[in-house]
Amino acid sequence: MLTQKPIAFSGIQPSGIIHIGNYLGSIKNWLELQDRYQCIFCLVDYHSITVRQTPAELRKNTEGLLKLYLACGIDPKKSIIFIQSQVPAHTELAWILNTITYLGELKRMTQFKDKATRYKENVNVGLFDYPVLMAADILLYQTNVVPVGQDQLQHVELARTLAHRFNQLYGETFTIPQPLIGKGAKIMGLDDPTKKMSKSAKNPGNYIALTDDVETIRKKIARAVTDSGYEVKLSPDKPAISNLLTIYHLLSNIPIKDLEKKYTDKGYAKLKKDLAEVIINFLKPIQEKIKTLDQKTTNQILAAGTRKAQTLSQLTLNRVKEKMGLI
Ligand code: ATP
Ligand code: LTN
Repeated sequence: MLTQKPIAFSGIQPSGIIHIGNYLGSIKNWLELQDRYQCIFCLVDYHSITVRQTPAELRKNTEGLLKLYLACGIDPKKSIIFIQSQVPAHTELAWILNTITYLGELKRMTQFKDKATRYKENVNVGLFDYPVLMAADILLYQTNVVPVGQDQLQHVELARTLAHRFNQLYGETFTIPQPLIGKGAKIMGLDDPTKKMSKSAKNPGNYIALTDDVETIRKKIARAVTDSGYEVKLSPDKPAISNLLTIYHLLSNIPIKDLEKKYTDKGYAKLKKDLAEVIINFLKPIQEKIKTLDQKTTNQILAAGTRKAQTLSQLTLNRVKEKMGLI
């Protein structure tokens, strides 16, 4: 079933509607890999329930995310697409990897520390164990590369550590995966440029969702926080404007230097007005494609993806169990 191509594996949580940060940090890079790699793209719903989800919303967001993968250009003829909770090998391997993961390794994870502060009322064991499930996702498919945004680097490092450790303890079993960090590595929140844009942010003004309509986009960009002064320049002391310039550059391919020149005397308002139009034009074909996708098609794509993922992951899981003496 698989070609000789190296394997790329990645996933996104259906914890909300994905935003331009997810697109630029992640999906955009996935598209470029589809010909050179056997790509496996997962909807990691078990990860998303580490933060409380409303069941109806989770269902809607999972279906919506699948459509967005397809509308953005993930091609089911080339890539395997599936939902994590439909392939039990993920949680099985996660349990096994738990037994070779140290508490100290998980306590160091910045995403855990950040989410434990944000969701004080629900610091559950799953949130703590999140990186081990992610390592299982990656290692089950003998993955060579993991295309993700900068924020996930620490988690991919843990997957590498666990693969090495398992191989040393029980003999060669796992391929050691490499992270692949894209150019749009970290897009910051529109309401707070010191924190990353996040689909589970409480304030929808934090992000531009890929499904936002024209008026919402104009409003959100108009309200985006700016820096003091008026100069349009990429600079560490101008985090808000630098973020807007970066988004503009990545969506239009116009070099930052040219954008700085274009807006020197025009100020923030004009930059924002034009940026909103750039985003609207970029999202238009994606939103139109979504409308053409019906439930029957998406169900068929999922069924085929699940079958392939089940076969592949079972091969690794069987090997792991055998090596450990599990009957
Ligand atoms: P949540 O807020 O629910 O944690 P999220 O918006 O951070 O979600 P994830 O599902 O965790 O999104 O991430 C999906 C992919 O998008 C990952 O590869 C991640 O690195 C990337 N990503 C997430 N946020 C950003 C961002 N602000 N800029 C660039 N890439 C991002
Ligand atoms: N933790 C990731 C989502 C994720 C993932 C993965 C990414 C879960 N499993 C495996 C790459 C490979 C996130 O929050 N973006």
